[in-house]
Amino acid sequence: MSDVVVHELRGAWGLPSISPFCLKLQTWLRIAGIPYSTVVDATPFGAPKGKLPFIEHEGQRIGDSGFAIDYLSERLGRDPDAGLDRTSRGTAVALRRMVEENLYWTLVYDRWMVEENWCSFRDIVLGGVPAVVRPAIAPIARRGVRRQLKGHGIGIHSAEEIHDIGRRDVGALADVLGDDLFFFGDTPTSFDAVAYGFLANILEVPIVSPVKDEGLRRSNLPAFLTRMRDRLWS
Ligand SMILES: N[C@@H](CCC(=O)N[C@@H](CS)C(=O)NCC(=O)O)C(=O)O
Repeated sequence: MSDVVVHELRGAWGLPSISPFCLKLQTWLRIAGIPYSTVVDATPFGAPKGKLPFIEHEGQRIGDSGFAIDYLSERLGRDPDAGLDRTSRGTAVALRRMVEENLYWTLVYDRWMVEENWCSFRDIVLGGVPAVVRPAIAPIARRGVRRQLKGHGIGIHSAEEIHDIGRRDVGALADVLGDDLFFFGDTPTSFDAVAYGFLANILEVPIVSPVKDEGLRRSNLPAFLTRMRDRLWS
């Protein structure tokens, strides 16, 4: 098997990456049993789609965690979801969209827009940029993220409304997981990689948020994170 290289945003707070999409992709590779190495990129500007993660494999560069997973799954013949029935596959797609296209933006809001969090987060997210230029770049990057939040739609809401949206998504994940070990049974599937990448980046980071509080209140979610870490990251 030729080498898979994952380009990602740096780790912090005890997590391998501060990007939920990068952590998701690495977790999926571990579930699928595919060896890989990582390269930390200071910014996403050099990525094929301008976002991290992307992978390099056999001379190809593939942007987007989902497309990278589809490519590797087909190219290397690994499918952690092979045992799922039709309903579970459909549910997994719907849950993934909820987490990646909705819950994700509440995380972005908390990190970039909540003053208390931004004060510490800016030095982490811009940690790969030379310290002398950081004060000039930080407000420009923040303006860009504010535009993204508005463009997505979540950025037009009040803080209270955004947190309410995030709390409901986290609550839905806790309800779906229930007393099960993983989201679709006794062994991790692709959606567990999504859930781990995002929930670890919400519940296990020093970012203040009612969404995090809700996740910690639902005790099956912290237990799920511990289970995933013990199984895949120890
Ligand atoms: N759909 C993409 C989303 C990746 C993504 O949003 N990555 C963020 C970091 S968590 C990024 O690079 N953002 C830079 C930007 O939007 O300028 C995937 O699944 O990989």
